[in-house]
Amino acid sequence: MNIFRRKSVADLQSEALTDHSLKRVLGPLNLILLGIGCTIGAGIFVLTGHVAAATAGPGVILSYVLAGLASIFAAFCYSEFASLVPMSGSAYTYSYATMGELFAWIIGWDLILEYAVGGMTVAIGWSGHFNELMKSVGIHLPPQLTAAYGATVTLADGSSATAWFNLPAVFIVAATTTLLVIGIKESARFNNIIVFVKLAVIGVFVVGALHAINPANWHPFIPAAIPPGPDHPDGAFGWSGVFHGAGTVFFAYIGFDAVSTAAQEAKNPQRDMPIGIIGSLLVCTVLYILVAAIATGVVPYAELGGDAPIVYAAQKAGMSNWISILIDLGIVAGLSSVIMVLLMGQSRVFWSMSRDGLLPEFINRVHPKFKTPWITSIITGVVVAFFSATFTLGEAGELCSIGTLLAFVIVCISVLVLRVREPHHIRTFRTPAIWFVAPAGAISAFILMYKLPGITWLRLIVWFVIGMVLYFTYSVNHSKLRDKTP
Ligand code: ALA
Repeated sequence: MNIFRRKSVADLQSEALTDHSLKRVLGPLNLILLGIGCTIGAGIFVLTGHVAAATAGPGVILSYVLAGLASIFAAFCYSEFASLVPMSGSAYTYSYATMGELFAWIIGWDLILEYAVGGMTVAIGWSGHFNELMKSVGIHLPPQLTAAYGATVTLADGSSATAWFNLPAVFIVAATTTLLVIGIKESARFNNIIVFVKLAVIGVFVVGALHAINPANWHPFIPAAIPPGPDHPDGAFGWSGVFHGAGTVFFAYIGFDAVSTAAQEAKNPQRDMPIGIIGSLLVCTVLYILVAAIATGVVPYAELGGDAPIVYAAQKAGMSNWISILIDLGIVAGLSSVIMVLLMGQSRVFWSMSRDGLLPEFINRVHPKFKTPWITSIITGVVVAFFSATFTLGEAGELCSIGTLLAFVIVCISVLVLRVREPHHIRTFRTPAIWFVAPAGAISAFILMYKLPGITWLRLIVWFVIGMVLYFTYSVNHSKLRDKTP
């Protein structure tokens, strides 16, 4: 049993170039928009305010810079890999080529935390925003159908009741899954429209609120540190708050790497993967810093802790009520593309794993007409819908962040390992200053992981124990490499 058997880069490259089971329709602009579609979501619209109010003050701007730096290092490493081995499995496949099967399995298993748990988190967030939007136009959904099973909800007459399940969350997961099954072109088209709406909403906020900035709100830029106490169990503010905030707002950056899971659906992946990955990240970083700066400039940071801080800042900047509704609408639309691209990433990773034999083979069928991995898309959709309907938001976001950060650490290390071990491959994109960028990417991602709470680490460990049991009871014996290795 050789658990460190590797797939060769040459084999993967010929597989990537000769395999036409998925439709190759995505060009560079579509890929950038896919990255933006998956990245801009709940993070910027909600977490910015929470981190400003409770953790970092106006220093949240620096938190965005720090998390953006960690992401850009990883984006370079992802780009080198995605152009060298343009496969849907993304980090899972890259590890298969460098660290061997066991690590590949660990990363594939870990990516479930990024894509499926991420999709579930955003679906629950979507449901909350959707509800608010419905209320603002006078439509009241039965409260029992808008929250996780067992959660307490308030009825119209003011009395309390226990919720059954979160229907809007199920609806959005079902709708995006249907699109993913129907076709990658259709999904990309939907994504393009949504990205346009999201960017328009951010544009309206930036232009409409700029005049209301009061520089006094940025002083002190980093509020004095508060030691741990009953109100702030982890302490708050000061430089430590800025770093802690970076770990939290990192969630806002999750998604640009999902571009790499569309490698087998890109027309010219060698050239366009780096454009999609780095391009979308740069656009998002600039917008995030701008929005964080304006929100904290318009409103004293302590007031930004509510459910919809950007809408609050827009109102405080004097924008009329309909602009708030427009922003809310933009958030609802925006989150739907995040869910769709995360689910797309998950189904592509499952698809790649089952093609390698590590998951049951029947799930890797491609739909004869739509040319999409429809079985993995539906399985992903059903599982995510179930959990979104029955779980509360809780710490799911942090679990998603720790999973993504771990993938970043491994991708940054792997890219360096492959440069040293197999320097001869022609790399159409080379990570600049790799001896600095790759270690810096791995270390910065690890520091952000380190800043996440102990309970999140514990969940990560439990998740891996389950993964190990599955690997050693099923995958290791079904791997396609089983017969090829001595
Ligand atoms: N980055 C995505 C968001 O902020 C996951 O919603």
